[in-house]
Amino acid sequence: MTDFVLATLNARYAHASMGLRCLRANLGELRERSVIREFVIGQKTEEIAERLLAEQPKVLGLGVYIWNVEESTRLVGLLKTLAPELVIVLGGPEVSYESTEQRICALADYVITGWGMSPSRNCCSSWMPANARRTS
Ligand code: B12
Repeated sequence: MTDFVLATLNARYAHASMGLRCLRANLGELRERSVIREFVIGQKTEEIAERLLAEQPKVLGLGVYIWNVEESTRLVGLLKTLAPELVIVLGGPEVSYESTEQRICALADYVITGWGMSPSRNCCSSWMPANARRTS
């Protein structure tokens, strides 16, 4: 069991996520309560959801990029059905611009635009990030 899971769907196994590593490295005292979980596009959404929920996190931070936005949208929808109490925070380039029009943003709890380092720490510690937009 862990409090914060930072996850993303990479395009390939070889393309590890620098974004998640930067976020975790900057979580300060919360780092030990967090883990990174990486998946690849093409994996079954149900399998990803099952693996994430098995960690019983309080907060899921999901990195959204152009190559994973479709599958991430399905994943967030499924997670919100299975575990509505899970707080889902989105970040990454694909939700940093024109995020109001994106379905995934409407499904998630928070969207943090731009470089996510200190906002995500605030988000994890207070659950109410000052510069995150509440989406629902
Ligand atoms: C290195 C790189 C690659 C590498 C490896 C990428 C990888 N790891 O998968 C290679 C060369 C393989 C590549 C390929 C492609 N790339 Co590329 N790439 C980059 C580049 C130059 C740096 C990425 C990086 O590591 N940045 C540093 C990290 C720390 O930044 P970050 O990932 O954005 O994460 C930060 C924030 O986004 C945010 N954040 C991220 N996730 C989360 C999650 C949460 C919860 C929160 C709060 C915040 C948050 O906080 C992080 C830390 O500040 C960026 C441009 C750029 N300057 O960022 C383009 C970029 C990511 N690539 C892009 C694209 C389009 C592609 C391709 C699709 C191009 C193509 N047509 O083939 C391909 C396919 C992607 C793939 N993975 O296979 C776009 C993505 C656009 C989008 N809307 O998602 C970018 C942004 C370039 C651009 N401006 O268009 N790419």
